[in-house]
Amino acid sequence: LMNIADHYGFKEWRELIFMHESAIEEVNTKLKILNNEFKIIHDHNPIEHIKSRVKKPDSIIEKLERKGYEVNLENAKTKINDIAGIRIICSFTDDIYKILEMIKAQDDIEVLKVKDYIKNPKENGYRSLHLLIQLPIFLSSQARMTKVEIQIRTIAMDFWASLEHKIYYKYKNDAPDEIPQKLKESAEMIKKLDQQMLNIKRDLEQYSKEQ
Ligand code: 0O2
Repeated sequence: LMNIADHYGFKEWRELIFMHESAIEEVNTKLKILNNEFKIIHDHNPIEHIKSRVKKPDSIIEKLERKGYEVNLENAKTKINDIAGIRIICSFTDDIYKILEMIKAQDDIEVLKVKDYIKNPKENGYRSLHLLIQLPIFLSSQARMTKVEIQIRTIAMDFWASLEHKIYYKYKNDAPDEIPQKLKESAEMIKKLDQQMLNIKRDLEQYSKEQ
């Protein structure tokens, strides 16, 4: 596979990666602070854990090609929104929307797009909340706006998505016929499980209020 550095200078490539690594560090720090504050006020952590990654050059090329764009630096910068990706895993579905509100309230974060695959799941059953944000990264001589894609989902949604992702990449469209249907059924079960877990949490909150 061709390396993206063949398409444009090595320095520009390193700069692109550096900007997105820095953006991930900024957002991770913000999320840590919000999580700790929430813990003090509400006595539980909305965030179970966070994963982050900078998209590998090969995946950037593959995604540009998949979307029918010419492979070049300008297109990597403007067409690929998830070079910096952060995944926030929560225990409960209501935490997902609390985190969304907390992110929206940050003065230096601009929310460019929200895709709610929880209220509107994808045809295959995929559920997750996707945000595209941008924030300034302060360099020695300027601040540069940098985009980060944030995916917020429950542990159960993450379990489903990681298996589906593995199957998709391993088999592309050659998986046995019954697999898509089984995955869709599992997604339904996961939705019910998430609802049940939220009910339990709410019952317990009510119970402890009455004590
Ligand atoms: P990878 O390998 O995970 O990085 P845009 O149209 O530009 O707004 P985009 O990126 O085309 O946005 O689409 P979207 O729907 O926001 O999805 C971006 C990412 O969400 C994907 O990145 C996946 O990580 C995840 N995702 C979306 N749909 C599915 C799905 O059906 N199953 C699973 N498991 N993950 C999904 P990449 O780059 O495609 O893949």
